[in-house]
Amino acid sequence: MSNFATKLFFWLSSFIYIYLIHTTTTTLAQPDFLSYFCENAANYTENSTYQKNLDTTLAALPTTNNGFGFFNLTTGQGNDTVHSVALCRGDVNPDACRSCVNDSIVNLRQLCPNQKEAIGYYDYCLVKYSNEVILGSTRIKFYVYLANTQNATDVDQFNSDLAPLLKKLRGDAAAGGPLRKFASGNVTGPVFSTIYGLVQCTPDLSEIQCSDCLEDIINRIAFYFNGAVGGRVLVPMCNFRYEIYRFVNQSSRVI
Ligand SMILES: *[C@@H]1O[C@H](CO)[C@@H](O)[C@H](O)[C@H]1NC(C)=O
Ligand SMILES: *[C@@H]1O[C@H](CO)[C@@H](O)[C@H](O)[C@H]1NC(C)=O
Ligand SMILES: *[C@@H]1O[C@H](CO)[C@@H](O)[C@H](O)[C@H]1NC(C)=O
Ligand SMILES: *[C@@H]1O[C@H](CO)[C@@H](O)[C@H](O)[C@H]1NC(C)=O
Ligand SMILES: *[C@@H]1O[C@H](CO)[C@@H](O)[C@H](O)[C@H]1NC(C)=O
Ligand SMILES: *[C@@H]1O[C@H](CO)[C@@H](O)[C@H](O)[C@H]1NC(C)=O
Ligand SMILES: *[C@@H]1O[C@H](CO)[C@@H](O)[C@H](O)[C@H]1NC(C)=O
Ligand SMILES: CC(=O)N[C@H]1CO[C@H](CO)[C@@H](O)[C@@H]1O
Repeated sequence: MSNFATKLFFWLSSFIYIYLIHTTTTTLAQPDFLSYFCENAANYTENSTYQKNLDTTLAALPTTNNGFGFFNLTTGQGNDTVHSVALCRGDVNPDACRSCVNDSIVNLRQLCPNQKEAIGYYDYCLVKYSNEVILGSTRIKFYVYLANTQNATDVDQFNSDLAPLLKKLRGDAAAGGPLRKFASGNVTGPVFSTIYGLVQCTPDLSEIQCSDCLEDIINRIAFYFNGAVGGRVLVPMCNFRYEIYRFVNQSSRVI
């Protein structure tokens, strides 16, 4: 290569390199969901009224915080009605909450480009939108299971320490009232360990609905990850998590 050609080559390759970095950061700006789901049974077409309603609804959803990390907005009429909700983990501060909801919306629209219904779960929040009513619904299409691969050495002892913690948190969260149904705590586990737990429902559920939802998913521990030292089950209207390390933000939200 001539000197000029070499320089041109390096100039071009650095340009391409920067360009690649740029596109990469643009498309991967949001971290991956823990889990997400696009409902393929109902699609909208490009530029339809449903799509326009979805655009408007999701643009405004982040402004509907009830003060405790729950967001809900429904717009449109008839078959073009769009329902949307978001729920932040009860210990997450408002800034982390808002950016989690924002990231979820951006991500879901990319991952589910023409689906009327979608849901995405992050550590700190979930976002769901649908053409079907969400508030008050207890219909569960699928469960997300996340388990620590490490098992307790004494599974029976571990379970007999974990069960009462989750039972207490379930009662506390269910009784939390119409704005916030969240509870977290800890209990001394086997061999001087501490088990930390949190449970949460969307606040539109009644006390009984919340308690039933949590009972259902907590009962799945025995079948899906009996003895694991950490686990979560996530559904749209309730979830729990337990670990043998501190994962709940101690300095919870002040509101
Ligand atoms: C909806 O769109 C997805 C792909 O985006 C496709 O796989 C699915 O079959 C569609 N569903 C219907 C009912 O057409
Ligand atoms: C949707 O609207 C955009 C902007 O008005 C336009 O560029 C695009 O071609 C439209 N797509 C369809 C399928 O009509
Ligand atoms: C709404 O959708 C249902 C089922 O797809 C259809 O039977 C009904 O005619 C639609 N209604 C309107 C007003 O478009
Ligand atoms: C946890 O609390 C601290 C102190 O209030 C705060 O700086 C931090 O952002 C919080 N983290 C989350 C995820 O809310
Ligand atoms: C934990 O226990 C499950 C069954 O209870 C087993 O399948 C798995 O291999 C165990 N994991 C480890 C790391 O021992
Ligand atoms: C366990 O929770 C209590 C409040 O119920 C708190 O005072 C204590 O610091 C927690 N223990 C640990 C080890 O985090
Ligand atoms: C959903 O939003 C409506 C309208 O802002 C509000 O009146 C209602 O209380 C909200 N529902 C819940 C469960 O927060
Ligand atoms: C729905 C929403 O609030 N979207 C915002 C998310 O954050 C990006 C970048 O900060 C904004 O451009 C979006 O408007």
